[in-house]
Amino acid sequence: MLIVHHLNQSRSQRVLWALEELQMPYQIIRYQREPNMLAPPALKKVHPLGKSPVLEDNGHIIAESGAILEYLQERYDRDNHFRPQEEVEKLQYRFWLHYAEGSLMPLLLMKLVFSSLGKPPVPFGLRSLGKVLGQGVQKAYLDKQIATHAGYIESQLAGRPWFAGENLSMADIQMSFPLFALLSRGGIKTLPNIAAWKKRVETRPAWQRAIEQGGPFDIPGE
Ligand SMILES: N[C@@H](CCC(=O)N[C@@H](CS)C(=O)NCC(=O)O)C(=O)O
Repeated sequence: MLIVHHLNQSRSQRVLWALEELQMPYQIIRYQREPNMLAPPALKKVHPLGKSPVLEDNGHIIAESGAILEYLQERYDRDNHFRPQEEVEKLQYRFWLHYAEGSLMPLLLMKLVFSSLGKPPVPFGLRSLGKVLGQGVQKAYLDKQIATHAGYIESQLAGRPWFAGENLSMADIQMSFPLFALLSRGGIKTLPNIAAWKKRVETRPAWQRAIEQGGPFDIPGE
């Protein structure tokens, strides 16, 4: 039986969604974020990095959501429903599968960190300085970067419903976490194509089943 080590409000939502799309049976072992939003130490017993998701299957312990999605696709999606076959679409598929964690998530994580410098656990006496510093970095660097990336994603979704063409693929599942985060805390008001993509995601029965299994998903922070 496949086992998903699932942290609430986290990237493991991707794995639950993928398994629901694949209609695979699985078991969930649940972990709750600590008050500082970090994972509990118990996750380090599953994998030394102590992050979620981790998938157990067939004697393998697999970390990294992108690696997990590729594994599931290669092993269980025998008819290639969730990976395109045509050359151009395959290139798009590979791009988004890597881009989500390699390029987009680091910017969103930096935004989260720099927008938190004026709050606890930063010591009280340093919070005013932290706030000014954080706002400065966001204004001078992060917000421009995020705007460039958001514009690029918007343009790519202009002519097609899903990231690798006409059909949902693992690339969409991998992009879900950063795009939900971008919409909720990226600081950009109008992203119509990304918002429409999110609506398409949320109407999928497999997405809804994954939410029922994994619990609410509104990405409050790391
Ligand atoms: N690049 C990794 C990131 C894993 C990761 O940072 N997961 C977060 C949850 S979204 C986590 O476990 N955070 C808790 C912690 O860092 O202690 C992946 O895509 O799986």
